Amino acid sequence: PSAEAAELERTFIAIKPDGVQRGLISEIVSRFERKGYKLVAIKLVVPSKQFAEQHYEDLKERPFFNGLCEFLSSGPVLAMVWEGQGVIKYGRKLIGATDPQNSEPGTIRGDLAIIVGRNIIHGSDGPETAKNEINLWFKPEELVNYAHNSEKWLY
Ligand code: RTP
Repeated sequence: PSAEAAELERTFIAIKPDGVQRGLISEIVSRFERKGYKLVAIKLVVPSKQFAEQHYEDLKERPFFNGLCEFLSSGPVLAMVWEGQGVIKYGRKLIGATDPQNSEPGTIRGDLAIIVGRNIIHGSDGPETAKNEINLWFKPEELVNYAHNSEKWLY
């Protein structure tokens, strides 16, 4: 596999307001960095309620939708785009199951969260979602193209 092919896959990852407030930014970012993924965009934003509703549009029929959107818009969110081979699927693995009661130890939610409504992180669940979420949260010029020296060893 070439490093070039690896550049094609990107995922949207967000540290939710609880993760930011709890001081878990560096802990979470470091797990993606150490795995070998490349950070291509990052910003701290307080999304509006309307923006949160757009982000979670697929869940609008769910009973927790309103509370979820209120929560996401309640404070700063660290929005990021990570790049690397298989990053969408493996990123979800690093994150762990949606409900921290079911997340394995060693995963972000397994190690750092307790309840589903405060599960500290979001990650795109597939290639379509990743593309849509990256476009929703970032302007094209906010995605940084740069060479990673470690691309000689990491993919
Ligand atoms: P995310 O989108 O945040 O990465 O989470 P996910 O794919 O693992 O889970 P999803 O089913 O898309 O749900 C999105 C977020 O909604 C909250 N949630 N609350 N029963 C509940 O109260 C409940 N169920 C889900 C979680 O914060 C979940 O991450």
